[in-house]
This record gives sequence, structure tokens and C-alpha cells, in this order.
Amino acid sequence: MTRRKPGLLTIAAFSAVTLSVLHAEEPKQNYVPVVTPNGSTLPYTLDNGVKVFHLTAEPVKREFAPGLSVECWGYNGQTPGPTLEAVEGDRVRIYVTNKLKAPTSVHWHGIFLPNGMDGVSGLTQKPIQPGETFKYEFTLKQHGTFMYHPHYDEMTQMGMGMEGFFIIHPKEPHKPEVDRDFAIFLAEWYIPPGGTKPDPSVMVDFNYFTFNSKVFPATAPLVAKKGQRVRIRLANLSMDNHPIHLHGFTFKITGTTGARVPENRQAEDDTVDVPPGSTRDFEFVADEPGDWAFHCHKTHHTMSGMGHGLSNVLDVKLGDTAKKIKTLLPGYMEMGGNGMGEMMDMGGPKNMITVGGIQGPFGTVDMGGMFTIVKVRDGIGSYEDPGWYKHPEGTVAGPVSESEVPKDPAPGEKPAGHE
Ligand SMILES: [Cu+2]
Repeated sequence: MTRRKPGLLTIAAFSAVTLSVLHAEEPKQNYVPVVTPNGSTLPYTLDNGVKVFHLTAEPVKREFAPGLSVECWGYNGQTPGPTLEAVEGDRVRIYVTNKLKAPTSVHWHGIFLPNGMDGVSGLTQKPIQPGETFKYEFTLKQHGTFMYHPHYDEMTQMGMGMEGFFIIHPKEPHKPEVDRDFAIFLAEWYIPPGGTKPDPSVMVDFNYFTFNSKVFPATAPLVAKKGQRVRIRLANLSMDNHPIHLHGFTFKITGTTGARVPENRQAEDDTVDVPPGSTRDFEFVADEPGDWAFHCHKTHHTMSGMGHGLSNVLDVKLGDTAKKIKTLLPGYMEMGGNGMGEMMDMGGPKNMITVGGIQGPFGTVDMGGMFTIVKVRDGIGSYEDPGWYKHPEGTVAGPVSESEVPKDPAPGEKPAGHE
């Protein structure tokens, strides 16, 4: 077994044990390792310069948030599966062991490879039967943000959580180089109230929306130091597009599943739409400290435990209607007469979390689902969650006395400054 270091001609022989330790400790990679919040990166070993990975398809239990434990399918105990990271030009060998009760296969989404390595059951390979291990091997000819997922009973297996990132770094990092690099998989689920298994046959009415199979407030914050250049990679294999919005900054969309976007075509925006079957990368400079919301802008996708098909009761006096319905439909939750923002403390059925909500520094943050916080800080020594942002005095919106409120112009009166 040998380890070829980028830019070095020396080839040294090590035992497998030494190698794995070396890999774990070796900081001299030519790239900033990707952080998969609430997830992990798959370690590899080296065999004559080939990066060797091992994925195990299996049932996994995933706590979407405290109070909601879900029986999913995934890889190596996780959904999304661990992130695979390699460099353009690398040869990779990936063993896939099937510990599911159903056959499966793995498709390397977006990656150039020989047809027989493409992982489409029936078309380019036999399905991997329960108990079998298949070997995939190919050389990476491009760089970017790619995915892996089954191509056997696709609706069920992806709907149960089988998906993961396959990130290929360029031989030389793009300039300017990023300091932080995050990867977030977008997914949506229907988990029957009180149930523990996602229903993959559902096509429209999902009730949980996740970043890396977590709903806010269980989604890990993305922590950066003030002034750092941050890349966020998003991937989507769900049934819907997700317009993902970042507060406080504009970013440049620097990558799609296809390729790196040339610099003169990198659109500037603060929302990036991620269609099903694709990935998007964007980069920005985190030059303004604070707790910046980062979420899907489909408002239903920042909710958890939603019931659909209910009447809109905004501004309606509800009385004890909900109580009456609950005798017929246990677990029914009405939309409040003032919307749903006040429902956070209401109880619900077992293994179900409702709407969302967490006590923030100013009260309840009434969002769940596809929501997390980009925490930008000055002078932090680590990337541990730094807690809530402490706003400098005089920089937080707040109530004023009535006398301070400017008078609105009377109807027909010309606003000041207009002739
Ligand atoms: Cu969404």
C-alpha cells in the first residue's frame, strides 16, 4: 500500500494501520475539508494510490429533532450517508455492502465514469442483493459537488433517506480560496402522525423538511469567523425544488452539478433555487457578525409536523372548534386565528413535533424544518456553537414611545418633500 502525496514524488510504504492514522492526522491536503453539519466524512484507506471507500446500505434510526425519531434507510448508520471526498485525478474504489432486506445499487450522480460503473439496476449492472458486496472503481475526471443514491426502487430508497454527497476537489483550489466549506442535503418526508417510518409513496403533502435529515432546532449552526470566505453546497433529491435563502449577505453561485460556473457568469443573489436532481454551490464573505437565518423560502418548508387539507382560519374566532374536531381526529391541530406562530407550546401525538420553535434570545423562533443559523463571529477560537449573538448596544430593533412615532400624512395630503 502506498500513499501518493500531491506534489511529491516520494512513494513510501506503510502498513494499513499506519496509513489510516496518517490519513486521519495528515493536514497537508490541498483542500479545505468539507463540513457536513450533523453528518460526517467517510474515511478511506489507500491501496497503491487508489482511494478505497466502503459504504454499507442499511436501515438507520435518525432523530430528526428531540421528540421525533425516524426509521430511515441510509449508509453507514447515517442519512444522508457520509460525504465522500476526493480530488480530481484520483482513482477511487468503492465497496458497497447491502444490509437492507431489499436489493439496491449505487449511482454516482453527475460523475463521468465507464458505463458499467453507473449503478443503474437492470440497465448497467445487476442489483446488489441483500448480503452482497459490489465493487465500483473509476478515475475522477472532473471536480465539483456530486451525489450518490440508489438506482433500484428509486422512489422508495431515496424517499427513505438513501443519498449522500460525493465531492471532488479541483487539483488546485479555486481562487479566492474558501476558509469554510459546508454541505447540506435537502430532503422532505411524510411521517404519519405518531408513526416512525417515512411513507415514500407520498408525492406532494410532506410534513417534515430537513437539512441533512435534521429539522430546526436540531440543525447544527454553520459557524464562521468574521471575514472568512464561506462556501455552502446544497443537494436535492426530493420531489420539490427548494429556494434556499441566506440573510445578511449576497453570494455568488459558483457551481452546479454540471461544473464550476465561470467567474464572469457567477450570478449574485441571496436565494438559490435547487431543483430536484441537482446541486448548487455558492460563496460569500462573512464580513458582518451576527446570527443569520438560512432557510428554504417555501414557507411550508420551515414548518414541522404540518397537517394539510385544513381550512384557512386566519382571523376567524375559533372557540372550541379544535376540541370538537379532536374528539373525532386525535392529533388534529388547527391553524390559530392569528396564524401558527403561537402554537409552539401545544401538545401533539407521540413521536411528532409541531411547527417548530426554540427559545431564542428575544422569544420564540417559530420556525422548524429547513432552517439553520449562519453564526458569524469576531475573535472565536473554535467552530463550536458560540451561542446567541450579543448585539452591540443600539443595534436591535425595539419598541418606541407613542410620541416618537411620526404622524402619517392625512388622506390627500402631499407627503413632505413632494411638491
Ligand atoms: Cu423547500
